[in-house]
Amino acid sequence: MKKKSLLIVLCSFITLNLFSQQKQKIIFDCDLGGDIDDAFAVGLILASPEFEVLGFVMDQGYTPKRAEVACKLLYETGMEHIPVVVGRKTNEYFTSQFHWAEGFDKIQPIKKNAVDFIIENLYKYPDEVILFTVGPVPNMMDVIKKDPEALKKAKHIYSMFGSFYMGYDTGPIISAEWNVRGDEEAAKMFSTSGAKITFAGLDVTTYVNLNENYRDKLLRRQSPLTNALSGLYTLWRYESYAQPDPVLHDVVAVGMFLWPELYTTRPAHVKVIDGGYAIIDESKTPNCKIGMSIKKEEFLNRVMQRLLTQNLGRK
Ligand SMILES: [Ca+2]
Repeated sequence: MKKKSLLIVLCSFITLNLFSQQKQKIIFDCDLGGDIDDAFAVGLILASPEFEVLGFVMDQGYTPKRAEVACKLLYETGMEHIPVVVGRKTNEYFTSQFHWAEGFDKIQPIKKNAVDFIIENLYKYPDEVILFTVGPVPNMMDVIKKDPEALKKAKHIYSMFGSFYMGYDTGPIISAEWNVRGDEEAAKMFSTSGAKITFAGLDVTTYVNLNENYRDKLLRRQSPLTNALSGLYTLWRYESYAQPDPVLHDVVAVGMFLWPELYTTRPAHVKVIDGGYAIIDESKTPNCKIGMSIKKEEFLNRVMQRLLTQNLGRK
């Protein structure tokens, strides 16, 4: 091989190698401290070397209290370099998980508001950022109102959102899924924003629950991250709606990026109608993708492997 050709091959190899080592920038917009699945999703993200987290953004409800939980979780896992961002507070409903971080003040959320934080990062890194939304989406509505083009700058958006063929009762009757119903006006704006979105609806999330066998392993692992998750789970069980085996809705949305081979999706035109329903309009050109199936056992094995083999903590 001539010297010039060899140089080109070498440069290509180095470029490819550098590229493969580059981490995926993400913004994670959540209602941590509400249902328990947000905490497990944050845990999976922290335990996943693929990610560079630009920020954990608190959405909907008592957002300053959500931020306390996020700050303590990041502090105890030695990940406090990641910004916690407080979205617009929409109520002051105090959930049982807030006891876990009540009064925690060793680190604070950043001062910048969620809307400016999201818009600035999407423009700073156009087509580079994966945005996850795993709660009701008033922050997204606020972003769209301030700048209708901003969400289109995301590389992709994965959302736990909707119920297209299956509802909470795992039957063929769709439900008014919480992230749609929780702020219907915001859900309508978000679903028609023109951004590149894949929805993880109840169709792919509702069978994915963390049974006692898995929870027992997490409890016995005795690491800062798994102890935090076990503690938050114990408090969450005091919520009136809590069942012993939590459904990992939000974790499934994160898995859609990490392990797309475990999912099937299809293009669809989704719109939100009154009553908190996200429905498919088959007569229209697709405006998103929706999750259709998931290899549940393999998914859970991979999540557990990440959570059990991480060794995050304060140095
Ligand atoms: Ca959530």
